[in-house]
Amino acid sequence: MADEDVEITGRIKDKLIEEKQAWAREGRLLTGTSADPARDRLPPGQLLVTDWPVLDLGAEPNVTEQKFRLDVDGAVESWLSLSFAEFMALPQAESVSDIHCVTQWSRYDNRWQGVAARTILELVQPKPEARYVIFHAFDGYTTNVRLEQFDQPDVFLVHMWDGKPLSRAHGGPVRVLMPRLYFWKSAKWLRRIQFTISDHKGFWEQRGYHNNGDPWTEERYS
Ligand SMILES: Nc1nc2c(c(=O)[nH]1)N[C@H]1C(S)=C(S)[C@@H](COP(=O)(O)O)O[C@H]1N2
Ligand SMILES: [Mo]
Repeated sequence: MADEDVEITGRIKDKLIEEKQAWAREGRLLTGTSADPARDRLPPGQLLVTDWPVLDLGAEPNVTEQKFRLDVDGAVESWLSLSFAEFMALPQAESVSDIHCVTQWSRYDNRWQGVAARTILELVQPKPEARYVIFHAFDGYTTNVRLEQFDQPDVFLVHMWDGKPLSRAHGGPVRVLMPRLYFWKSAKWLRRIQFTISDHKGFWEQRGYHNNGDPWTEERYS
C-alpha cells in the first residue's frame, strides 16, 4: 500500500516534470518582449495573483527545526554548519519584494524576515576564484546562480512570510529568496549553499530552463 502510494506520487511527479520540460522545449509563454524594472512593475508575460501558489517536485520534506541544518561550503575561506538556533542567532532583517514565477504568475508585496545573503558572505568569505553558488535542498532539488546575483542587498535566506513562520509547503523552515530572478531560483527547504569555481546546472536548468532566469528579459528557457 505504502509502496503503491510512492509509485503513484513518482508517476505524477514524472508527468509534471515532463510537461514542464516540454513547455521549455516549445518556448511556451514567451512574449518576445522585455520590460524595464525601473519603470514597470510587472515583467512581460506575467499575470498578477493575490494568492500564493505552491509549486515543487511534489515531495515536500518535513524539515523540523531539530532536523534543520544549513551547511555553507566549497570555495570559501571558512565553512559554516548551522543548527536552526544558530541560524536564528545571526543578524535578522526584514524586506518586502515581488515574486515572479516562470509559470506566469507574479505576486506583489511579500513581507519577509530572514538573514541577508551578504551576512552569510561576510561570515564565509568566498575565495577570489569563487564565481557560482549552488543551492541544495532537503528534497534533492538544486538550482545555480552567479555569485554576483547572490551578492545583492535584496537576497535573503527567509524563515518568515507575512509575519508568520514560513509554511512547510512554501519551503519552511528556511528558503532562499532571490526576487530579481524567476522563482525557481529561490530554493525551498534549504540545506546547503555551495560556492564553486565552475558552473553546474541545477534541476530545472538541466531540463531546459534558462541558466540565468531574468524575468525582465523573459529568460524562461534556454
Ligand atoms: N527545494 C525546492 N525548491 C524549489 C522547488 C522545488 O521543487 N524544490 N521548486 C521551485 C519552483 S519551480 C518554484 S516556481 C518555486 C515555487 O515556490 P512556492 O511553492 O513557494 O510558490 O519554488 C522553487 N524552489
Ligand atoms: Mo516553477
